[in-house]
Amino acid sequence: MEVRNDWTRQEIEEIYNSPILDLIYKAGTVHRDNNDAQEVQVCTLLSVKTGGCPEDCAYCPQAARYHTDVEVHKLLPTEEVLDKAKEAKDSGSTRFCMGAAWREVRDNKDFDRVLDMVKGVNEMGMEVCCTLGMLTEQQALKLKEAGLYAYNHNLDTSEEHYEEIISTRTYDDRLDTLENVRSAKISVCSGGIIGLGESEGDRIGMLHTLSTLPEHPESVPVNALVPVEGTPLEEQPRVSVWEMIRMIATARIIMPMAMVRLSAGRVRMNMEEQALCFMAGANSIFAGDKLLTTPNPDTVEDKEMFQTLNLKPRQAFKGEASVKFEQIPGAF
Ligand code: SAM
Ligand code: DTB
Ligand code: SF4
Repeated sequence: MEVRNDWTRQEIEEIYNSPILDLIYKAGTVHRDNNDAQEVQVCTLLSVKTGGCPEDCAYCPQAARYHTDVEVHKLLPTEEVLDKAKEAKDSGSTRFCMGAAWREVRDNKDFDRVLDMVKGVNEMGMEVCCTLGMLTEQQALKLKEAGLYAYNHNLDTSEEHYEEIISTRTYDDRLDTLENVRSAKISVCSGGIIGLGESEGDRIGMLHTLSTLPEHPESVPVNALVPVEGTPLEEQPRVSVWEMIRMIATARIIMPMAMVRLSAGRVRMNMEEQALCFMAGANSIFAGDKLLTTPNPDTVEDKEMFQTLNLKPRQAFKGEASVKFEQIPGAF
């Protein structure tokens, strides 16, 4: 299938607003034409530096200015991080994503330690991902040299809605970081959140920006807001599962080769709802009892879901020309 980077807003709007069952069917067809629909990537997140962030992202429990229950923690010891990565690998994850509550990466000892962590996880044969805030091109190159496979930096919402959510950096800052990641030949992971009080037009706008980047992100996380007490968005109403499905299905149709990740919000979805998301083209999840600071479904429940829905975990480095590492038999 031809991968297009010239989608118009109107085309995306038509897809997004098509009757839901048609949309699921169409997205499921695109998914099957381009990917193995039984295969789902299992990723594990770890917050390596938690809380105390200077930014004002209205959804985020880690922003220092909001009073949430998140405990501030300095950068974890490298050994502890590598132990967690090993645990994740043993339980069947093939991608390990380390998150830091930083506005941006600084060239200091903590960054050197993150580079060591990246090296260590890469040597274990997992796809290593980081999400550390804004990056310069030089910093992206250093991460690449250390063995970084992917970098997560979300657009979060549309350009128009962005300033309602974050004032401490701009949409263009976000796009610059994505460009720096791309030019260091690191796999790009970028998506957003629904349930921030945005309009459907904003959701379509975000999908339009992602799908008209010079190259589509290799992975597109779709998060439902996890409203956290103490943040400005604590009272936001829950998004319906149909909205999540519309986002996933539209992302699948316009970015057929991307991994579409059913990310935050799974804890409030039952197996049937998640099955519809997989039907609509989601092919990646975060596993493990915690996302960064908020709960995620039990590993045992997820393993049962994989069995019931006949899903199989995707091997590490499958997007590469050759699969370099063997799959460790996990219980997934
Ligand atoms: N500080 C870095 C940054 O902002 O890029 C990395 C960590 S940040 C927590 C990573 C992403 O998590 C955010 O861009 C946002 O999309 C997502 N996120 C944070 N809090 C969330 C929440 N309450 N619900 C859903 N997604 C959330
Ligand atoms: C993404 O899109 N979702 C993940 C990951 N990328 C870093 C983070 C979700 C965070 C949810 C709130 C929390 O646990 O703190
Ligand atoms: Fe900081 Fe990232 Fe949270 Fe924004 S999303 S407050 S940058 S940790």
